[in-house]
Amino acid sequence: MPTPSTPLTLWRHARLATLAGEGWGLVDDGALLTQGPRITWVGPASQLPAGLDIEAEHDLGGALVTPGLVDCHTHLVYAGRRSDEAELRLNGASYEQIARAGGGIRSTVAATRVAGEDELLRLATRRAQALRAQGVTTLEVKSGYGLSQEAEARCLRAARRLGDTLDLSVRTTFLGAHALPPEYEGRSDDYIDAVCAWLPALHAEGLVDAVDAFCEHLAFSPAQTRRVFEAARRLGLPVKLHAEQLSDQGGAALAASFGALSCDHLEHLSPDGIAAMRAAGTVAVLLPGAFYMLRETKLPPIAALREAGVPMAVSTDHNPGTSPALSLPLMAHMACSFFRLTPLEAVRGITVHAARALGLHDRGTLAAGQRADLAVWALDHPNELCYWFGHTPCTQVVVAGEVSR
Ligand code: DI6
Ligand code: FE
Repeated sequence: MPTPSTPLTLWRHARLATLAGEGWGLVDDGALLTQGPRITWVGPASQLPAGLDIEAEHDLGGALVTPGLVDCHTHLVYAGRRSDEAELRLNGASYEQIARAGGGIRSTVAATRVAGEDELLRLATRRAQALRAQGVTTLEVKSGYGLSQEAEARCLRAARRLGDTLDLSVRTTFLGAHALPPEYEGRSDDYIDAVCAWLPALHAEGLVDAVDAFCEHLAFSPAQTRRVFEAARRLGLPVKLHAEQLSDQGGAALAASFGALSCDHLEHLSPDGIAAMRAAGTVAVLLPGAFYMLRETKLPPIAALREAGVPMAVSTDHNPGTSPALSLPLMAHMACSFFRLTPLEAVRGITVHAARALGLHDRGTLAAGQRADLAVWALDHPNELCYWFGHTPCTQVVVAGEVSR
């Protein structure tokens, strides 16, 4: 508790979903006290301590308040447009056929390489604003559409600036091992050498919070992924992995052996992979947007993950090829309808477990000591976050104690 003389901000007339314990943590007539960027007290208004020096007061009019949402897997910084490719796919071409024909990720790489940092920032800002309008207060942004040291650095700088210029926390992830750039055709081991060689300079510039790779038959092998992870480990950087999206490569077990923060996608995850993730405390990040857009039929092994007690997060995977999604509540809805998460699991998946997938333990719940990141909704119950689709009415977000819109 702050001392009675400390200036505080009071947020009252809120229906709170704190998510602080196992359940929703509902508090009907709830109140919050914040002090600068932190929450200092949460509870029923009737128990609000008396005699506090309250500097500012916000009447939330009975609205639902949840922790600010955390989108823990996005490829938000890129240029170009892939709707023509999506049309080809709708006319029968497969994602892999398009990728092998030089489309797919490579077409975004070509457009991103010729875009300046300001342009990349402008495009990413629009997307981040849309995510924030649907409750997001923390956002992970991966590189992976530059695929040269200079272009990867430019994308990561744009991501850093996004966090500086917009009211949002941005975490950056270096995904140099996303796709093989054309100049390395037939020389994927040489490209991995280059990726590992870029990392120290990118890290020294403060551009990298974590390191990711795409471990897949059409991307990089487990042996190549291991080399990227070893380079990350030498710098003390945490790793995560695009694992078992299209096939079982044993990527999840490999990532877990490096203490990965998360393994993401996981449609083809094996029992061994689940056991390894459980032992390492690795979060399973489920990406129903990509599952939907690729018309996948193989479901991630949700029941087995649940049984093993592996924490499950849900994210947009926002990217121009397989998930041009800009609503995290819609992903929670789809995680329930496609993957059979319960609404409580899905909402924990876009808050507390998503924060954990980024190695962040100071957000994702409403509790004293947590960051004052809030999402305010014109809803009665948090299960409505998984109910409506196409429009989930977020009326306000609060980032580090400041009303952001
Ligand atoms: N997995 C995906 O689903 C995206 N990247 C990845 O590693 C696809 C990215 C794209 O098609 O541009
Ligand atoms: Fe992805």
